[in-house]
Amino acid sequence: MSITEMAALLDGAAVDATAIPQLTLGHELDVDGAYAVQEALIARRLDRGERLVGIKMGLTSRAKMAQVGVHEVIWGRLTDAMRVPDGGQLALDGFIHPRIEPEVAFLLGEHGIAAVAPALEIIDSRYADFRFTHPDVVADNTSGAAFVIGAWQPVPAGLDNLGVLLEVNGHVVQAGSTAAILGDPRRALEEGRALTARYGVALEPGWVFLAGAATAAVPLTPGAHVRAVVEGIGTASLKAAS
Ligand code: OOG
Ligand code: MG
Repeated sequence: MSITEMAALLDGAAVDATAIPQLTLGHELDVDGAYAVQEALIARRLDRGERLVGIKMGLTSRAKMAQVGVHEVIWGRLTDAMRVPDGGQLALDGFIHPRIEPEVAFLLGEHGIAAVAPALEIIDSRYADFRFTHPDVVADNTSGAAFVIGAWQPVPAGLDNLGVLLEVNGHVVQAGSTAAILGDPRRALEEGRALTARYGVALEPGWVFLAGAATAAVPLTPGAHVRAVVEGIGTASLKAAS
């Protein structure tokens, strides 16, 4: 199967909310090839009128690596169509088996980080049973599906040890620290610049940058009210439609 055909398959799986078998089960696909599939996959979305608004990092914490069994830092692309307003409602019928996780977002400036916000990411692997290898998940835009950004805040002096909570219906279901994100989420940005540059992508001012979840993700179920809390920065929330 060609890069173009793999991108079409993944795009169709997302559009139809129907899982597909892992690409690597039946096809040769290395990591460079997988980033080419991801680029072609996002190009299809851009052709439909979506706009590239940022980059997301994946598997920047041990909790996340352990949850999915892939031990490599990865990156994916964010489009405007994936953004859900803070406090907004999200219909789940467009997803296969959505999970949600707490994130730290950066607003990129001309020079470095212009602002910081708490965020939520909805991930939805297009592969059956949410199982994949490193090339599979890269090709699938690192499971990216939707995201919520809380209110932007000035960059605090220290970002390397802020408490992170994920709450569902008022109960804490995951707790961690920004220290879990490569020691400091700022390191995720350095890593992101280097990794994207390898594939000819330069991070742009005005883009959103998700540093990767500090904790494992949890299933996003109908009716759930989900909130991410990042100590000293604030909250981001969404309600899953019932
Ligand atoms: C891969 C995406 C990982 C993160 O924040 O670590 C990710 C997955 O878990 O399916 O977005
Ligand atoms: Mg994430």
